[in-house]
Amino acid sequence: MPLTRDQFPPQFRWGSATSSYQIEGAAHEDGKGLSIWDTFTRQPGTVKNADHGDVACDHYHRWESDLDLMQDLGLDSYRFSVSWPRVLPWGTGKVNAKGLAFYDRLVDGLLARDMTPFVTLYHWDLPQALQDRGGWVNRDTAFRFAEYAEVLARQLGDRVGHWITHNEPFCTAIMGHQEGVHAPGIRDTHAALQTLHHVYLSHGLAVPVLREQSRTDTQVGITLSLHPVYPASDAPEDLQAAHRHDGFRNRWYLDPLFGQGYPQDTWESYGPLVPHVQPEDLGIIAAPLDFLGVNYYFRETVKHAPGQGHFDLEEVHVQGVKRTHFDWEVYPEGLTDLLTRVYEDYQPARLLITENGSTFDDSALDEKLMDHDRQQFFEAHLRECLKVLERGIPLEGYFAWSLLDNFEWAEGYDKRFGMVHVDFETQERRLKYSGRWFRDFLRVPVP
Ligand code: IFM
Repeated sequence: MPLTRDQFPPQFRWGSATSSYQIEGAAHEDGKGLSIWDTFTRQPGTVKNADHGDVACDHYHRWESDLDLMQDLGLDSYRFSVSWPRVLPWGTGKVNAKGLAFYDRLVDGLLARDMTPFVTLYHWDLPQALQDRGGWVNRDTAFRFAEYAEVLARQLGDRVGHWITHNEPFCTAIMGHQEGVHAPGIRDTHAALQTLHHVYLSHGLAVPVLREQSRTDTQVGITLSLHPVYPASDAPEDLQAAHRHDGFRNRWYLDPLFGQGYPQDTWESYGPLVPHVQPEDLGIIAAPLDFLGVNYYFRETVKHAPGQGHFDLEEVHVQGVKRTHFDWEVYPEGLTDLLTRVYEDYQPARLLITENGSTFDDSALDEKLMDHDRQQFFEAHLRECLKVLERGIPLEGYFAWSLLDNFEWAEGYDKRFGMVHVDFETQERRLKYSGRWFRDFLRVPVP
């Protein structure tokens, strides 16, 4: 059966998602301060081809035509992030009026085009000035984040009704502070767990601030990257390994937000590396959410492996399956499994898919940019969204990652996720087949 828009509820949101460092460029313009990514990308060997986000998609200058592109695609919502050091160059204190004005224009531009802004406060570009004071390992950063939230809400809160405090705290903590593959490039598990705790504290402190300073119907949420975890076999030790891995990947992030504290089994596995938690913290972190944003890309399959890491397991590279340019398994069914489980276990008031998308090697595409693999990826995942809705789960929207090819962190410009192809020499934008398919899909008149 063909997939059509009218199979979805009329109020279902259709958006695309981006983030500041990945698209804005203008790294040193109009008073912007340095972020940890400005610093990290200058360290040899951190990013493929020594790429950086100084120009990226030049969205800071091309935002109007980029909004026109979204409007032409028929999208009704746009999820973008604010660069903290563009607004507060030192992370705290004096506001950079020119930086804030950029987001003012962006929000007004969206509203003028009948698109709803979803504003993420933190998508990994911490002000370097705060990193110099210890970054997220320093508890004080959580309080600086709440100040930053207040600055944004006071300026934009009359027009912004959807706030996302953090994008993918797993990546901030684990990729940035345990694996060291993202800024600030630290390799220390305790620092990673302390980081996550402070990120969560900052979230809990910001939620009431955003609500108080914004319009009365404001909704506040957070976005997590979650992965359904499957055992490599039915053997009891693999089932237990899957449960442990789920603690590391999912429950460590979900449980505290939903008032359950850190999961006991995972806490014990970390042993002496666990974060320092002050008595009031867990209550602050569990501030009620209006929605949970879920970023879904792939599943993980694990088997028991004594002595491997903190959790005695290893990931299994499933054979004979389709994979993206990142080598991530294409597994659309995982989306339904994941959202069903999250809803059953945590009952979030609303769910949004705040990112879903794929990178495939576009280098061989001809003039018509026929990226069939990416289109099939979107379509297969949208079909799963229908299954989720049939189960009565309050899924309210889908944001495709991403509008534009952009700076893919440690991979630089090598991995392309866009529905729109970007020529990084000329900044020319061209709709790929996946974008044209999305546009045609969205054009079906809503009843
Ligand atoms: O590009 C990233 C994004 O910044 C966060 N979520 C995953 C995407 C693809 O890797």
